[in-house]
Amino acid sequence: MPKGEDMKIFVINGPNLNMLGVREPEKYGKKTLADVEREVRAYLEDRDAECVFLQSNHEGELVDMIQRAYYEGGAGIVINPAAYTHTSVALLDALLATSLPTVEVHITDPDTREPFRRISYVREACIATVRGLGTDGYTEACRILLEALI
Ligand code: DHK
Repeated sequence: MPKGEDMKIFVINGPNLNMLGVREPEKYGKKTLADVEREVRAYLEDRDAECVFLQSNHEGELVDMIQRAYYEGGAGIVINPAAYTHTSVALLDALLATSLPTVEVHITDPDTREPFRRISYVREACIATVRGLGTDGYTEACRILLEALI
């Protein structure tokens, strides 16, 4: 990181998270992704970190975002890969390729839901997993990441 610049944290969101607030609110809550972005951005900026907040419904675009974090000098990643958590070797490989400290976050606790949600491919590349805290889990994931970085 060049001297005098804030640490850049990439917060990357997978498929259907653009529908937060509308999508199964009994599970995912009533806040929109824009609400979550505002909270996370404020949390990071209060701690002198810059927030790059991204979302895509497409696996390859998520790979590009992870690589972008590396090429644009990101200090670390918070990622909610959503459904790709349970299927994507490509996202795992992208995270391993960057070697950036990464925290996995889930709004629900996938381990207490359907059996197919119990596998996380990306977990192997993450320093921690936050789950089941609702959308507050994003700031908790940022807290863990900043603690690891400082
Ligand atoms: C979000 C999703 O979209 C699901 O596919 C995951 C995760 C759980 C979450 O809790 O944030 O299984």
